[in-house]
Amino acid sequence: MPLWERSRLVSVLAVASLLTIGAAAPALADEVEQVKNGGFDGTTDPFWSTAGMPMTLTNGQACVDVPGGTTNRWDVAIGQNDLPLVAGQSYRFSFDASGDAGHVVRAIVGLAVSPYDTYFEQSPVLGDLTHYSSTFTASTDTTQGQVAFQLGGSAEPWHFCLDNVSLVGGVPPEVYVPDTGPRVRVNQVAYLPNGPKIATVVTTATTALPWQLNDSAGKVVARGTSIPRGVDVSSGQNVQTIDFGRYAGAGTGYTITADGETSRPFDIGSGAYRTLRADALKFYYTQRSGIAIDDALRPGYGRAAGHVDVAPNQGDGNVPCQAGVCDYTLDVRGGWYDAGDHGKYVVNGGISTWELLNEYERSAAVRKVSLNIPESGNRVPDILDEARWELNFLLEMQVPAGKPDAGMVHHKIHDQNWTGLPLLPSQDAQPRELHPVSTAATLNLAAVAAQAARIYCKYDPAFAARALKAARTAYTAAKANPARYAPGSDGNGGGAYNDDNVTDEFYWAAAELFLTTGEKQYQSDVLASPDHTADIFGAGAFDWASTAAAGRLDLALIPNHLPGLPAVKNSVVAGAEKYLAVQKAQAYGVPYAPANNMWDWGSNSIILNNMVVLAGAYSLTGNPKYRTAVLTGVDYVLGRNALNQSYVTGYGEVSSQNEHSRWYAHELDPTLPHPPNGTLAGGANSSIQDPYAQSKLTGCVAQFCYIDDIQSWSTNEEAINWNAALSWVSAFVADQG
Ligand SMILES: [Ca+2]
Ligand SMILES: [Ca+2]
Ligand SMILES: [Ca+2]
Repeated sequence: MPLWERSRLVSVLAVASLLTIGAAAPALADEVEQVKNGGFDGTTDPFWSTAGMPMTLTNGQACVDVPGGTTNRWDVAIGQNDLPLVAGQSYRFSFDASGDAGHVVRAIVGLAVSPYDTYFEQSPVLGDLTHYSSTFTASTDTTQGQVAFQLGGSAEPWHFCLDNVSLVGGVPPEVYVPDTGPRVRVNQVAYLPNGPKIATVVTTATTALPWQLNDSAGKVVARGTSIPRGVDVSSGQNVQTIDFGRYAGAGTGYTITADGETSRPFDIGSGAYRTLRADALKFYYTQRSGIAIDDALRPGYGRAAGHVDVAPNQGDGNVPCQAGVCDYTLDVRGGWYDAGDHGKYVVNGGISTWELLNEYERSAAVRKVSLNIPESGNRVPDILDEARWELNFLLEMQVPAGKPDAGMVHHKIHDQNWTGLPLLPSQDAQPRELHPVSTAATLNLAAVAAQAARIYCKYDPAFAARALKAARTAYTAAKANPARYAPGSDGNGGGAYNDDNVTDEFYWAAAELFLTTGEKQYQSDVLASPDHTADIFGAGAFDWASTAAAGRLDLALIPNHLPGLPAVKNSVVAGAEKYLAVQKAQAYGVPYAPANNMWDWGSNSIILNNMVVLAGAYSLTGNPKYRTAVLTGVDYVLGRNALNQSYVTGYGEVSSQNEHSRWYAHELDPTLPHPPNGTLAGGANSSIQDPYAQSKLTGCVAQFCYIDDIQSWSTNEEAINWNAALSWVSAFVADQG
């Protein structure tokens, strides 16, 4: 995911760059070739190949018969070691390759020794001899670099030839210019017939421009003039806005034309949001660990169960702690994979589950939505069946009675070492480890298990009772251990998800326990929490590490008798007013404006979660300005933005397709799928922590700090907490249509 990767010290998998096929660029005077004998002149030295796959010289090329029956790309390879790399320097990596049609070579520049970081990779599909060339910027200094051509993963044997391998330093860096299409930016999915309709036009014009709305037949159905807005800080663009909200028609294939440019097409209608509401939730089924994904339920996404103790998995059925941490093992099968990796993290699972359960509590219509999951038709709303898949896992992470720290919750379970991409969950061979308990994880369980108790009692009283007991036990254990913080780094196989402020988690857990039980002990803790009266609605309302707003929203919106309730409700409205003011100031209608224009990791989910606060204010007051604010904010995520693309896969004329994931890795392996429709990309991230984004986006302005490439884990990952925000907001929008 996501935010945890902030603490990732090295990129696991690094960089890839634009693959270009064509003639090599001419060498400049200061360019230096790093590869020795890349043309294979009379010998294959000093290249190496893996055991059992000797290279032969054929027509001046190095050729191999690649054995079949291997699993991972890196199981068989050719390469050359001891290459120096200089951080910050740009390199051109090029080679000629041929192979039996349809086979893939993963060509990398990386570290020849543990931890085998990959600095650059590309995975072309082979055929006749073709020249491949691309540039990247090295992120690390090393004298132990390598180029390698990984050939594994094929069931069948095949033939591969290689020539003219070159890694040239000192090349000019590539200038990346995103293709942003027409300058008129719209919500590419749909505007509601009874909602606001605003577009943004990027233009040098500073005076109002005429615009027209055309229907699918090309007929002009509305006209007007735009409103100059000056330079938009979040994009650096001079823009104007177009308000066509008075148009009352509905249909498909509308376009807006202004300043000589015509927008991408869009609908006016509500049907797309009912589909999106379901797809955003259906995302979770294919994130499930511990169960085979049924291809009949998700055509194209069927796969073997991951981490169920079937080799090469080491399983989640009997997982030990990291050395010295505990003397027992736990059965922690199930749950959702957190993001593009195979880890399972309680704090991120907590906020994700909370948001889905909150969606259930706040939207009656979502309870009837069929997700076509194994539990469909069991008389329990599918959204609850899906959330329970994660709840069961969260409950499993609690330390059993009789053990040290009983009642506390392990922070996370993941691989001992990072794995590469692509890798199906069932093919992960890494040992799995439980990490120490933390107060934050314990309070996450307390909060969502308490929330679950009041929701599931109607469907499964025994489960509800079990959840409430676990929540009470966890809360008591957290109070006895109030400062057990997860370290910023304790291993190399997953994200840290460290959080040294758990005042907010205490507040959230007390709130959920109070809402479920009405008990005075929890009421007292709510009222005594500094977060109960603090202004908790910052640039971003809530995320996995900042959970006070989850408690505040529920106290304001779930029926209860807390003393001083009017002030709680007013605080939510006051928070919404802040996001409303931010949105009004922005020509792209985004209710998000972080300090110094530094957009955070997972900005799309932050924007959506701010809209959850706006939607809360609408529920509390009935004032339509908050509803309008949510419907306008959705436009940004679905295409009315600087990059002119939707961040939801499958929604909009141009949408994110290559979110970072080990199993939706179509970009690296054509036999694997893209992420399913309804997957939210993390989105613009000013800090571009991954080397691929750095190689393309250095110097980017906020909205432009995004690239739809599987290598860009800091701008383009998928994650359970991010999709929860999309799911919640899409249900709200569907309810408005
Ligand atoms: Ca040659
Ligand atoms: Ca069901
Ligand atoms: Ca916190």
